[in-house]
Amino acid sequence: MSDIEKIESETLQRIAAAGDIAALEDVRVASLGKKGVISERMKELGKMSPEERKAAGAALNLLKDKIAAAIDAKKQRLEDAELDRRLATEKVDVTLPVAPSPKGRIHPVTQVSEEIVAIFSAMGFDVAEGPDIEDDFHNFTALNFPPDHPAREMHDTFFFRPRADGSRMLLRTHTSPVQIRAMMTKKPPIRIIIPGRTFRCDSDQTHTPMFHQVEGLVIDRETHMGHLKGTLEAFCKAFFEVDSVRTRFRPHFFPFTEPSAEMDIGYERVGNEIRIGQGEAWMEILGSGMVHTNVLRNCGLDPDEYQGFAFGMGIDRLAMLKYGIPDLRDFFAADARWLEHYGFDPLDIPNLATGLSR
Ligand code: 2NM
Repeated sequence: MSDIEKIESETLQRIAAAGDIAALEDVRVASLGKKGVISERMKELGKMSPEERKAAGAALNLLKDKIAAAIDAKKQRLEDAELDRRLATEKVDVTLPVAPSPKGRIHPVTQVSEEIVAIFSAMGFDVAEGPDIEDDFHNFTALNFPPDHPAREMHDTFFFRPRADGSRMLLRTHTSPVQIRAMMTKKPPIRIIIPGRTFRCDSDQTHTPMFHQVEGLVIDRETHMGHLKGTLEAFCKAFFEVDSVRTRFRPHFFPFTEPSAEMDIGYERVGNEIRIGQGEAWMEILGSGMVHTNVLRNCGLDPDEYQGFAFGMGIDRLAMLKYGIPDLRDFFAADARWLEHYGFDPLDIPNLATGLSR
């Protein structure tokens, strides 16, 4: 066996024996490296006669290419084997339950809004929405606010600049215009709730110029105060997550309902904590009433054929109450630390089956 053949067979054996990338690299350095056997042989070419050099040089170059190709092929095999090993061991079991630690929190207003939607959805209500920018008809006139009546001022309305015809658009002061649109376009029975932003020019410890409301509307052939009361009492039990809630209805006035009533719930203050469902104190939590016959007529419904009830409540206030949040203004301060503390897990979507708030 010639010298060259000997180097070739030995090196190929060592390549075959290399068990990992590091061992293979050692073989490469020992053969092709600056001080490797093949490089050493190359250096000897200088001492040879031109004839000898030609033959030996060609043989060495051939050897070098063979070895390099053998190393590349082996490297590829080792990498494939390593990938196969990882694919076999690093399995992801997609059937395992999620143990998430998501970034970001759900704002209490969103949480409470979704809780309310979950409760009324289970009772068969649909969610309806409408524009923030409204006209006078949908926000006031259709709702039986007489022209130039103080009730309009009561709402501290944000108006836009008047148009050429003198009419002016406004930021809706309640979500009721959405109910008007529903009554004008849908055939009863209607069962909807409307969560959304509302706007009034008012700002102090307990009022912000933008706030959130949920209003509800039921229109059917024989709807009465008993339905109103039963619905709202069932809502309160579900919302406050207590078995017994004491409620009381007090007569009130709204232009759009007759009769109208505010609903109070019984509570008790223990230290800084407010306990709903026990105690002697009363707290107002929502307004309600039977939809005024004028409102029904304004929407093209015959009051002799259809009646209905409606109600409205402030989401921000309910969130403060349920989750013990002391200052309303913090709701809109965009403070990430506040949200981290008072916010909710994005993957705990409120639903009645697992409990509204966990
Ligand atoms: C409230 C209280 C009482 C109400 C009435 C209507 C409509 F469009 F049907 F006339 N929508 N919302 C209503 C009734 C709202 O909020 C405190």
